Amino acid sequence: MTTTRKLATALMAGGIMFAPLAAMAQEWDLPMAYSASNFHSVTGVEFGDCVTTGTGGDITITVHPGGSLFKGGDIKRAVQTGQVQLGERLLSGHQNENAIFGYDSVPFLATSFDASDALYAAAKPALEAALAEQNLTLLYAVPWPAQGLYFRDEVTSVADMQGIKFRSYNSATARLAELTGMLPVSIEAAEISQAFTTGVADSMISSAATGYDRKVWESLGYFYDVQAWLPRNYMIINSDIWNETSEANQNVITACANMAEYAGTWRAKEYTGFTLQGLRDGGMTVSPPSDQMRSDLEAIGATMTAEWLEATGDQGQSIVDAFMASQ
Ligand code: PCA
Repeated sequence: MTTTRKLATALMAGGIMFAPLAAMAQEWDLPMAYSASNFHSVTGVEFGDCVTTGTGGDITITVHPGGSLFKGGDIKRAVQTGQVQLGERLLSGHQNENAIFGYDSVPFLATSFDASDALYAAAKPALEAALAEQNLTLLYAVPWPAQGLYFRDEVTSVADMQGIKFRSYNSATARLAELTGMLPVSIEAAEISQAFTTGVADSMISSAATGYDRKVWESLGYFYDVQAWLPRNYMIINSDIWNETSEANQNVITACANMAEYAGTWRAKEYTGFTLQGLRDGGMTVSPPSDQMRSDLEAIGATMTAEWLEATGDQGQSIVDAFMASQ
């Protein structure tokens, strides 16, 4: 029973008059995994404020960035089980539950913001169905900038990567490590700086944005702008909570979500150039991969694409077909 219902039941038992349920103010907690200054968090705070204002205070949203309420890996479960009402999560981190969640981390399938939007549009029905099976409703999604490879020392081919300790953030990144002969270790973004300083990891694949946020130039020297894929963060709400929300407030939330998706995507684009320059200013060498590294990685990408299609079957194939047809 929700707190609101418990309260309503208690009031009724006491024969006390009370305001209609829809008018009762609700406080919602919104956990996010990345640092408060990261553009996803800024967008999430704006979304929360929009809902608070737009519902006239019926729903007040408090954002908890930086993994302070739940760590990234725990946010989805917390929303599913109703420990919190809503939250933001990198869904590709849950590809082991449903391979569809990994659609945005297939190497070299969609490598630009426009292509990423088209792929998201193609995948959205299947993604929403997968989320619905887990009692989750999708509100909005915002891409990260394209993923590139970070190393402590210079690397010019996959052969140079053998045995390097590699920070992974989902099963696609762990698989990439395996296929390149590196040693994957799963580390949340909030713990990256420490992992590099202490030598727990010496490389990773991520956006310039995350390297910039975590000041990785203090430990690492090279960023290769491989543009492998653009994963997304997804704002999800517990479906019971969503269904109990009045239609008027649902409309406000949807409008705020649409604005957040637009503003967040715009910020991701702006942040790309800014953070690439930030890595340079921090002293890192930022360059495209060598021809050898690119062709080595493309071969690995082909293997990973085949594996994802194998895991998702007809559903995955129809996402890829719809995406290709749109290009
Ligand atoms: N940053 C996140 C996921 C993708 C990205 O660019 C991270 O490294 O955890």
